Amino acid sequence: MSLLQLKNYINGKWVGSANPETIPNINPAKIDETLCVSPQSTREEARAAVAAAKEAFPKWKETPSPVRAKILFQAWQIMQSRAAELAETLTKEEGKAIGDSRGEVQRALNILEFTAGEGRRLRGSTIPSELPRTFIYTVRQPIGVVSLITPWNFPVAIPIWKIAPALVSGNTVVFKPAELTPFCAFKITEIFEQAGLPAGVLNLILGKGSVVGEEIVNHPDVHAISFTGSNDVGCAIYEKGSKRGIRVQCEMGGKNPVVVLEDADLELAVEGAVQGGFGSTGQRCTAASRVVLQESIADRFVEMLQKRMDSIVIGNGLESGVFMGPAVDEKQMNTVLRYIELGKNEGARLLKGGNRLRGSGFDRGYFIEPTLFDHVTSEMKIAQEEIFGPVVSVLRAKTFEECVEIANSVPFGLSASLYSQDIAKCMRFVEVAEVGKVHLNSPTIGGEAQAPFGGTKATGIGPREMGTEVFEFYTEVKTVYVDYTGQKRKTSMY
Ligand code: UN1
Repeated sequence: MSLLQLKNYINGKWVGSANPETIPNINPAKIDETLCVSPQSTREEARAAVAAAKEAFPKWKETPSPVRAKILFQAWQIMQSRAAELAETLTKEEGKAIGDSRGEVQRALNILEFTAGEGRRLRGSTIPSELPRTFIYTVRQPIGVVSLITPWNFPVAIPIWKIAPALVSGNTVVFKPAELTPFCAFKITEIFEQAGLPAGVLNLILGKGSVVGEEIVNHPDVHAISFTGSNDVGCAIYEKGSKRGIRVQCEMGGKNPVVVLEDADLELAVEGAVQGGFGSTGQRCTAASRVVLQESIADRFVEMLQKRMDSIVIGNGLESGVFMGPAVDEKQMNTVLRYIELGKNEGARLLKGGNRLRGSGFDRGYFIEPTLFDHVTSEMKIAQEEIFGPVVSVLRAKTFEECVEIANSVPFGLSASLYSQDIAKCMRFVEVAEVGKVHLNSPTIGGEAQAPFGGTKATGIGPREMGTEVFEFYTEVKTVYVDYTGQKRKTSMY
C-alpha cells in the first residue's frame, strides 16, 4: 500500500511540493509504523501561500464577522463528526494517551464554539467626549495576513486557538505546523475546507522551520505572527518581527511549580503532581516539573507520590488504561535522558525512574520511565530549565514565604499551583506568584476556551491567547471621532 503523501493547501487547492524530498511521519509508540509522508516545501511555495492570503484578504475583511463566524460553526460541526478520527490521529502522530487526545479535541471544539460566538460580538467601545455633540467610538479591524506557527505537543488545540480568532477577526492565515505533526494540521485544514472557507483565507504550508518558517516570518506581506514553541525560536521570531515593526505573540517555555503546604489535602496534591508532572508525558509548557514542599510534610508526600507513580501505566497511547505515552521522537527522548544524567551529576537524589524503558512492547517506541528527583535545589539546571518530559523535581522549604521564593526562582512564568486549605495563604499566593495563571488546589495544566491563557517573564511575549483577550492580538482598534455640531470648533480643552 502506498503511503499517503500530505500536500500543502494554497489558494483553496491541495498542491504537492516541487521538492521531491519528504519527511516520514513516524508513530513514536511504534517506530516501525510510518503514518504518512509530508513535503519539505520550498521558499517559493511559502511565498505562494503568503500571496494567496494577501489576495484573499480584502474580500474576507469585508465579510461581516457574524458571517465569517458561521463558517467556524460549520467547522465545529465537522470537527465534532470527525472527533474520534482526529483523536486517533493525534495519538498515533504525537504519542499522547487516547483519553488526552480526546480531551484535546474537545478543547479545540470548545475554542471553535466560543470563538465563533464572538463573531456576533467583536465589540468596540463608546467613549465620552470632552466636547459637546461629539461621539467617540472604537471598532475592531483585522490586521491582514498572519503567520501561525504551532508546536507538536498540542497539534489540534493550539492551531485551533490561533486559527479561529485570526479568521473570525477577518485576517487571512498562513499556517505552518511543526514538522513532527503535519497529519493533524492537514486534517484541521481539510475541516476548514469542508466548512466552506473561501480560497486563500487559510493556507497550509508544510516543511522546515529554517526554510518555510523563516520565509513566512520575514515576508513583507505578513503583518502579524503568533508562535508557540521554544524560547530560542520564539525570541528569534520576535527579533525579526520587531525589526519590521509587526505584531508578534510568542508562547514559550515553562517551569511550573506545584506548591504543597503543610495544611494541604495531600492525596489531592499528589494527584495534582502526577497529572501535571506526568500527564502528556510531561510534554507541555504547563507541566508541573517542580514540586515545592513544606518541610514538615515533605517525607510523607514523597512517599505517597512514589507509591502513586507505581500505578502509572505506560505504553502505546491507543491501548486502554495507558496514562503515559512515549516521547515524541528520539531527539526529545535523548534530551530528557540527558537532563536525567545532569540531575544526578548535580547532586539531586534520583528516587524513581531515570531510564529508557526496554523490553516487550517498549523497544518499538521512545518510552521513558516517570522520573522523580528529591532534594533538588533552585540553582540546579534541572530546577531551572524546561525538560519537556516526565521528570519531576522535589524542592523543600521551611515556610510558606520560602516556598513562594523557590516557586518564583525561575526565568519562566506560565502556571503555578498551590495546595492549601488556608484561604489567606491562597489569596497571598495569587498575589505573589509570578505567573500568567494560578491554580488553587488543582494541577498546573489545562485551560478553558473562554479564559485567557499565557505567561509572564520569559514565557510570553504579547497579549494573551484565548478568552476575549485574544482579540487584542488579532485586531487593530480604530478610534472614530464624530463631530455633529456642523460648526467650526470654537473651543477646545487644549
Ligand atoms: C495545557 O496545559 O493543557 O505548548 C495547554 C503548550 C501550551 C499549551 C498547554 N502552550 O504546552
